[in-house]
Amino acid sequence: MERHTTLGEFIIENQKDFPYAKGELSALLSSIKLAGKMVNEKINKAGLSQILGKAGQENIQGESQAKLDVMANEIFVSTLRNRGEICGLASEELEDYLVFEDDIHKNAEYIVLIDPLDGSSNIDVDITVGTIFSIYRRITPKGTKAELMDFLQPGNKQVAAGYLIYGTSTILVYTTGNGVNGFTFDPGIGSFFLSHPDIKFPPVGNTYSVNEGNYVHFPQGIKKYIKWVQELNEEENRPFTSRYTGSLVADFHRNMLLGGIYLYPQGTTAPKGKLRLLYECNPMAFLAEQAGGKASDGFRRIMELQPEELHERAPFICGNKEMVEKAEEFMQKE
Ligand code: AHM
Ligand code: MG
Repeated sequence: MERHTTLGEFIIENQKDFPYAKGELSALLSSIKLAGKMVNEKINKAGLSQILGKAGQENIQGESQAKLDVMANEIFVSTLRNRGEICGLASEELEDYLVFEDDIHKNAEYIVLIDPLDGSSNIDVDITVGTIFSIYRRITPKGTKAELMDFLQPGNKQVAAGYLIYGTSTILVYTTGNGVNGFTFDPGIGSFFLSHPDIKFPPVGNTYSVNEGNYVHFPQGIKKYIKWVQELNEEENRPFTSRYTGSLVADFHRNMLLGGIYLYPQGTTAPKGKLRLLYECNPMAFLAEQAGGKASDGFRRIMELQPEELHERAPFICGNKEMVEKAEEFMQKE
């Protein structure tokens, strides 16, 4: 009989990959799973329960928050806080990081960075959205207050990262640095089951995802790259297909499964692009690399960028390795 591994079983089975594992990371991943189920439940009912629309406030980036943004943030914060596995949390929706200091957090070793609901412009129109998370071990000693330096670590220090994609199915995809695995939620049973083991980008991709409406603002290298992907070259499968949803999680997920490249470059109006290094670029970069892909700002490996502030942005080019390298070539020529 076919064996259906649940996410819970998989997390426990793979705990042994960590020589230092004391079960805390596993417990933390289980808490993210639990919060993900709660957010999923809200999203599925959003149209019925008057939680679509704007919350009437702005987040730290000056973007208006949707009610579900606020709700997803509250669910993740309270679930992760109540279970005691982390000593701090930073969220795209909160101005400052949170420090947890109750007795249950005394020995907590980890901090979490989260984009509770990514692609929120798509919520009200029933298009896929996601949650992105990134986990680091704290730098400051256990038992002390978490500090900014615990949050401003480069992506290559991530212990785990992943996302939930609330699409035609809800899937949780994560890595702990030992490959990427995806688990599809069965709402009838209430469990996630391993459906996408050891995900790798296919060797060749021919999809590109970029907001071409910003074309005039892009750097010369990106403009030339976009023209190149649109040129006819049968041997190289060009022109590529364009697919862009406005939800990073959806575009990344499709590109990872089918092959493709996602670009959110810097523009004249946004000198470092739009995406946030800590909540969006780093976790996706970790997943991409673990799936055999690559993530770059056009010149440097995303995961080597030293963050200077919590809500810092970075230009982001991510996908099949060869595709990203081609885009870098165009950037570096200019
Ligand atoms: P958000 O976190 O406020 O939802 O913004 C991030 C989103 C990404 O998911 C998406 O790829 C991008 O912003 C779309 O931006 P644009 O509408 O400028 O193309
Ligand atoms: Mg986002």
